[in-house]
Amino acid sequence: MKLFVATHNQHKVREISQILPDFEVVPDDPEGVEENAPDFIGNAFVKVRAIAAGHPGEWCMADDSGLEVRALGGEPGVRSARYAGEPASTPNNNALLLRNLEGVEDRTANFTCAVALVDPGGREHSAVGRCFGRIALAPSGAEGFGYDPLFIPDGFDRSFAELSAEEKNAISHRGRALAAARKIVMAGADGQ
Ligand code: ITT
Repeated sequence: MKLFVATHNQHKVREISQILPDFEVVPDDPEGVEENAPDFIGNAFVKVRAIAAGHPGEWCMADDSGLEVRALGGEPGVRSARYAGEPASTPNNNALLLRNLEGVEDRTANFTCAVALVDPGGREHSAVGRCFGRIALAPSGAEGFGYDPLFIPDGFDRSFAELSAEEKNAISHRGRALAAARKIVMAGADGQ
């Protein structure tokens, strides 16, 4: 089944394709949208609505995600992509995060992934996944993207960037949100 995904982030496209191998994932850049909602799910709907009109009768999806650090009051949160300002820069974001956590003992954090779906009839659905862990003292690993070198999921002593794609996807916020999204799509597909 075709799934149009409103994103310009190739890393997300790769992970979504790995997590949903039986779907034909087709990226579509939601050009010019302002992700100005106060929460992940609001921004996911901003993105998916921007592409849905262009794909009538098809399933469309968007993923809005980010890192929430307890000692920083949930920051970077919805600002994860541009935490260190414009233009978005992963090295700058990661450096700023480490700086803001200097000397901080409680490094508890979680990733959240909110998925917004528009079904072929134009109805809207959503799913959320979270992954809990902690922020490392220094980056490690070369897999993944974004904050992965700094995030150590609970139950592991390696960062997301040191896990294989299969290991990350099995426990990640995106893996969990997409498992729920898959159920919504399959239920909808059965009912059509
Ligand atoms: P689109 O909006 O085009 O999908 P984006 O990268 O701007 O791409 P978001 O607005 O959802 O996406 O911001 C998500 C940011 O959160 C992303 O750029 C990373 O910095 C971080 N992030 C999300 N999921 C992540 C993951 O699995 N591993 C590491 N960092 C992640």
